[in-house]
Formats: sequence, structure tokens, C-alpha cells
Amino acid sequence: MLDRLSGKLGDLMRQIGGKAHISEKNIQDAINEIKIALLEADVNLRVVRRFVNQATEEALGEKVLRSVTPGQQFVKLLYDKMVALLGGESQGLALKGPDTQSVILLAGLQGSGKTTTAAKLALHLRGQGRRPLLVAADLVRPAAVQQLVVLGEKAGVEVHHEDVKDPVQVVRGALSRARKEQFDTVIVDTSGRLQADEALMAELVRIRDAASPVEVLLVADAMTGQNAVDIAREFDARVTLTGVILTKFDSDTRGGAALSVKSITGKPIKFVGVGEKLDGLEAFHPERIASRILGMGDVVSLVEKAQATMEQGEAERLQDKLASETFTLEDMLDQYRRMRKMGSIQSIMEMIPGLKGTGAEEKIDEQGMKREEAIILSMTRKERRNYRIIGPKRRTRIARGSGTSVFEVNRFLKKFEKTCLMMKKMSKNSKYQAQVLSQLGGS
Ligand SMILES: Nc1nc2c(ncn2[C@@H]2O[C@H](COP(=O)(O)OP(=O)(O)OP(=O)(O)O)[C@@H](O)[C@H]2O)c(=O)[nH]1
Ligand SMILES: [Mg+2]
Repeated sequence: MLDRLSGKLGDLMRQIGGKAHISEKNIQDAINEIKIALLEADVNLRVVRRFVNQATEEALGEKVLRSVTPGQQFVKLLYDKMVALLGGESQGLALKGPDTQSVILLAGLQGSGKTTTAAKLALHLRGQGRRPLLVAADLVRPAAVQQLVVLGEKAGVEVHHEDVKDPVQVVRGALSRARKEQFDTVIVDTSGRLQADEALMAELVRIRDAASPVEVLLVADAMTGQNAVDIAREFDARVTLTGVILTKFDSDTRGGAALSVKSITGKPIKFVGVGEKLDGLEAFHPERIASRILGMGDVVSLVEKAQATMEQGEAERLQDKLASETFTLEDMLDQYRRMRKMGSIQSIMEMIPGLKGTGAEEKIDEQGMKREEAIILSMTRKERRNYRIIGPKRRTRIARGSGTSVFEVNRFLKKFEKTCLMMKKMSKNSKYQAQVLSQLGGS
């Protein structure tokens, strides 16, 4: 599913993510390639244009976080855009509590998967402890009722059907039965046509008015790409959709429908059908789909961590301090804490391509870092601000207070002095982080 798109974009993201430097031209080239990939995936042209313009603008205007490479940051930006395109937050069904009846109306073109999806949803809701009732309101196709009865049996869910001609009558019958027999969720399967025509829409409007559904879901075949988006607009105009279920997502869809539906129609994709069997229904999670498409989940989480632990202003303040030689042991303590917040340093170093092979990975010693933290904590505030005032007597005291030795305290202070010197000399190139990190954590 989405294999071709994710193959293409995944390769591109790996290329970009590995770049330590990134220029305006890099960004433009990458965005052009993304544009082509999206168009090939049958994503709506308007959606592609908007995506591309916004991504370019933001990428060029963005300040670079120092703890990740610009390439990684760019990948994260594209990922965020992709998540937004897919609808942002994952949206579930807006069902009422179990004491009130909730009706879900399924609509869509012929063969889009309505009947199968009705049964899948019933099974899904039953698994969540609800009591669903399936309603056979497709009286157009001869075998439709029987099909739902069979599927209902498989799902272990009761199916309501009546031998009448008008689907609205069936729905009314189902609603009163549901009230009597305490079904809390009523799922209505309706008929489809080859294309959305007046007869289909008029019937649907009547069913909707009779059923007052909390959810009106369009069931659309993901394989039809942008067509699915046009269909969603037509149905929305007549019956006001609350969401979309894309079926046959397990087939090799190009992705166009998934990527265009939300921004063109404003309707969230709530589920995707991922197989013919009844368990082939998944909640739609924009984040998961975006990382599947871009294939860069680890880079994204790395940048998120870096953003959370070191905001841009913080990075700049630190840079200033280094340049003006006012970096103190207090700042160092601060850095240790930030690094700890980012999780295991080793794992972070491994995620940063720019640090691989610099030797920095090997030098990190978390145990040593904790001891050094203890040393700093045993100093007075004044000492932390100016380590030069710490004489031999105080060093003995600090060693005792931190559970270390005078030798360790001396070694640490020497190292700190060296670090400060090195930082001063360092230019703003990308090796900066590697060296600082190795100095901080090394023993
Ligand atoms: N691979 C795959 N097949 C699906 C999925 N959903 C439905 N199908 C298949 O699509 C075909 C049509 O499904 P139905 O549920 O009968 O579609 P419908 O919309 O009810 O069709 P009509 O009632 O004739 O309009 C069946 O062969 C289903 O097994 C899915 O998520 N993945
Ligand atoms: Mg059907």
C-alpha cells in the first residue's frame, strides 16, 4: 500500500536526511522531486501546489536547530506538512454514549465496499463493547440483503432486513427495533450506483432524514485516486458527509485519494479498508501514514526530541556564551540535564549521520557524566560561575561531597578548562556539536 510513493519519497528523504549542509538549491531540487512523485501518485494538482509552496517557504525561512543537521530538519518539516495534508489528528467516530442510539450511514458508489465495510465496522464496534445492529437498506441489488446477512453472521452481529420495497421503511423499522432491543449503534448499508446520480442521492437524502445519523460516511475505493475526491464532493453537497472510509487500501493504491481528500473536501479519513476479510479495517492515523510514506520515522523523532530539549533561542544563547567566554559550570550542568532529557546519548548519537565516524560516539560515557554532574552539584554557586577560585581545600571537600576523588575533581576541572578553550576556537561548522558533545561526555 502506497508502496511506490513511499519507495520514491523514502529514498529522497534518506538522501536529504544525510546531508550535513543544505542550500536553497538542495531544497528546491528536493521539492521538485517531491512534486513529481506526488503528481505521479495522482494527488490533486491544487493540493500538490499548496504543499510545495508552503514547504518551500517554510524550509527557506526556518532557523536551523543546531543539534540536528539541516537535512534532518527539512525532512521533519516535510513530514509535518504531510501529516497536515493527511488530516492532522486521527479522527474517530463521534458516537454517543451507550444509552443513546447512534446511527452510522454508509454511502458510496457501486462496488466501493459499503456492505463489507458495514460488517467490518460492526465487528470493530462490537470489539469495543458496543451493541451494533446492521441494517440492510440496499434494496436495489438482488443479492445485497443476503450478502449482509452472511457477513453479519460472520461478525456475530444481528442484521435487520424487511421484505419491503422502500429502504426508508427498513430504516424506520430498524430504529424502533434497536430501541426495543437495546442496540446502541445502528449501521445502515445503502445501495450504490455506477455514478452518483439523482435517484441515488434522493434516496440517500430520504434515508438520512429518517435516520438522523451521527456519522454519514462515504465509502470510497482508494484505487480510484482523485476520482474518490470528486465523489466525496458530490456526496457531501447532498448529504453532508462527516468523514470518509477509503477501501482497498491494501491494493497498490497510488495514494492520490488519501493525500487529497482532506484538503479538497475538508472531510477527515476515519478508517481505511485493508483487506476483504472482516478484520481488514484500520483507524486512519495521519502520522503513521506520513512516516510510512517518507520512511523516516527515526529522523522525525530525533528532531522532535531536539526541538523539545533545545529551543532555537536556547541554542543561540549558548552560542553567544561560548563566543563571549562566559560559559560556566552552571551552563554545563544545564547541558547535561538537557542531554539526559533527550534519552540515552548513545542512541541519539547513532541517529545523527553527521556524528558517525567522528569518534564522538565512542567517547560518550553516561556514567562519567553522572559523576561529573555530582561534582558540579557539590560546588557553591560562586564556584560554578568561576571555577578558577576553587583551591585545594575546596577540591577535597567537593570530592567528598560528590562521592568522587580529588583526582577526579582535578581531572574534571582540567577538562572543563580545555573544553572552554576549544569551544572558543571552534568555528560554527557542523563538527561543532560533535566536538562539544564528545568533550562534555568524555572521560
Ligand atoms: N482488497 C480489498 N477488497 C475489498 C475491501 N473492501 C471491500 N472489498 C471487496 O470489494 C468488493 C465489493 O465490496 P462490497 O462490500 O460488496 O461493495 P458495495 O459497495 O457494498 O457494493 P454494492 O453494494 O454492489 O454497491 C468485494 O469483493 C469486497 O470483498 C478492502 O478493503 N480491500
Ligand atoms: Mg453492497
